[in-house]
Amino acid sequence: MALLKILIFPDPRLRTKAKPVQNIDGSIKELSDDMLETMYEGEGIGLAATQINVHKRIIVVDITKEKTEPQVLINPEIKKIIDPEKRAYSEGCLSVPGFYEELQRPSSVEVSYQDLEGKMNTRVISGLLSVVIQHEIDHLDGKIMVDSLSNLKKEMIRKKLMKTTVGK
Ligand code: QAP
Ligand code: CO
Repeated sequence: MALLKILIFPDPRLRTKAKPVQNIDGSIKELSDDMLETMYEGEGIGLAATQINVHKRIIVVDITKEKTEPQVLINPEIKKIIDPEKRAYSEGCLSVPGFYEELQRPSSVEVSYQDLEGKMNTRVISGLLSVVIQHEIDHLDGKIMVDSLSNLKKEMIRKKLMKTTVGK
C-alpha cells in the first residue's frame, strides 16, 4: 500500500477526462487500495483517480465514520435520474482543501459500475452516497466542485490555495 499525492485546484491536470478501464487486473486492485488509503489518510469520504493524476475511470467511496465500508466503483455511470428534485448539500473536496460549497444535485440516481471482480452492478442511490458518487464522477469528466461558483469566488479560492500549497 502507498499514499498518493493529491492534485490541488487549480492544477490543470484535474481537467483531464479519464478513460474507461479495459482490464480489471491486479494493478487496478493495487491502485484502488492505494486510493482508499490516501482517502482515509486525508479524512475523505470519496476520491476519484483523476485527483491522484491517474486518468482512469475509478472512484473509491466510504461514507461511514468508522471507515468500515470501502467501495470501489470502476467505469461508474449515472444511468437514470430517479428523483430529479434537486437537493442542496454542502460539499467538500480533497482537491479543494478547507472549502465547502453548497451545490444542488438530483437527490436520487441509478448508477452502474463494475466491481473489482469485473462484475456489472446497478444500484439506486440517494442521500450522501448519491452526492459523493455524483461528485466523484464529475472528477472523471474533468469537472470540479468550484465550477458552478461565481468567478469572484473561484478566484478567491484559487488565490488562497496557490498561497498555501506552493512547493507542495
Ligand atoms: C466529496 O470529498 C464530498 O476540505 C468527497 O480540509 C464530500 O472527501 C461530497 C476533505 C462531502 C459531498 C459532501 C475536505 C478533507 C474531504 C477538506 C471529501 C479537508 C479535508 C473531502
Ligand atoms: Co472532489
